[in-house]
Amino acid sequence: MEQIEKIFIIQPILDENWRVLHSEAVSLIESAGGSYCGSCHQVIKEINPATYIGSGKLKEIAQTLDGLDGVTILFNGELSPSQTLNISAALDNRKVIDRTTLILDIFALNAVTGEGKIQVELAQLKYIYPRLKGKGAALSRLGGGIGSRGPGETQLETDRRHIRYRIKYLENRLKETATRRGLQLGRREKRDVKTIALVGYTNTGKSSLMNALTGAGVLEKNALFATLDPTARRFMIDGNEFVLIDTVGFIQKLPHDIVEAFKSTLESAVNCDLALFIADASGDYRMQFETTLSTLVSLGFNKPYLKVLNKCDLVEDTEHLPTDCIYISVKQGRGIEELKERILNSFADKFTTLRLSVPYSELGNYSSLAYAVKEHGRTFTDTGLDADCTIENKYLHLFDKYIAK
Ligand SMILES: Nc1nc2c(ncn2[C@@H]2O[C@H](COP(=O)(O)OP(=O)(O)OP(=O)(O)O)[C@@H](O)[C@H]2O)c(=O)[nH]1
Ligand SMILES: [Mg+2]
Repeated sequence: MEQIEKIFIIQPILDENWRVLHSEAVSLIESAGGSYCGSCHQVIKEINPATYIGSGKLKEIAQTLDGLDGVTILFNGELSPSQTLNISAALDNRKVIDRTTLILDIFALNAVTGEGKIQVELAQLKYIYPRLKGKGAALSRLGGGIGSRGPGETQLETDRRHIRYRIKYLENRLKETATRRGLQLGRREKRDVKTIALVGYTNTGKSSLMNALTGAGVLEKNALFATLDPTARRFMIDGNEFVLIDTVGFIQKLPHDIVEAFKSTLESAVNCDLALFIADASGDYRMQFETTLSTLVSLGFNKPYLKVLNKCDLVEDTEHLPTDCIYISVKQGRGIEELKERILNSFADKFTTLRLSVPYSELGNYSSLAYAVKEHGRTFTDTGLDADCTIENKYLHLFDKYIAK
């Protein structure tokens, strides 16, 4: 069996957010299949261009790690290729990866579908390419293990000329898939089912909520970036049909190349009719909401959304929680009914519920309008069909002559 890679964190302190970044790094390590074996931190007043942190600190770390074999260094920030090489040289040529490389590695592990794999490989290659210039081949020295894995566990390409061709090829493949999906989306719009997107910070329970609402049976896991591919499922609230979409989660400082590569996947969330922003009530939910909103806005998101705090079972009292959120616990099944109600309410002003009376002679015409009606019940009378239904306001005029006076 492959040995579990031990990882030591170097945490630069740039602002008070560092503690969250540090604990996230521990989760990232575990999600990549490594094991966290210690850390050190340093307040950074000025970034050392050669090694990012100070050289004295590096000597100290070298001593701490002296005699420990096979420990990989995670620098919890972004490094230039030469900084990576210099830190490695100062630490007995140990393997050094940065936060972006680690996140890309987790994505590579978790990509399941063809499209997911293309997106991840593209993001990885785009991150590596400019880093392989000249002799700064920090990546080709990684050897193996975390940071060098490609989707499907293939070793990442490190030849610049190959990478250039491969990037072009992957970009074209992705365009084709995006076009196909665009066609599917178009079909859904024609049927006019409203879409609701589950978006939010990673590991907050989006997939768990998807399963609770739709019984989809998608993967829920205590790991970061468990979901990469979007899933869409139909579900009903009080006789109204919706499509719920589960998507990839976000994290602060999500590598730009990832956001770029996942643009086409995230489009389904960006183009939804309503988004549910999910955050963890027991975590730094403000930062989580902000990260989610800013990432989506950078992709052109401007849809209405509801803020949902999940995992309320983990907080003792909900009094200190912001009042503009819906509190739920998927685990305990709490708050789900209220959430459904709030979803319906956000569409309420767009729909009218009423009774239609359709003469027998008009049944043909009425059934051609089926895409615009949601029937809750129907009875046949001497003269025709009486139907109780919900109609989106923009279609009401089509039914004028059937509306019971
Ligand atoms: N305590 C508690 N845990 C929960 C709750 N809902 C989900 N979880 C757990 O949180 C972890 C993450 O759940 P997921 O549904 O996979 O989260 P996600 O947001 O889809 O995560 P990614 O796809 O990785 O971004 C799992 O271990 C769930 O069992 C909840 O209400 N309370
Ligand atoms: Mg998920």
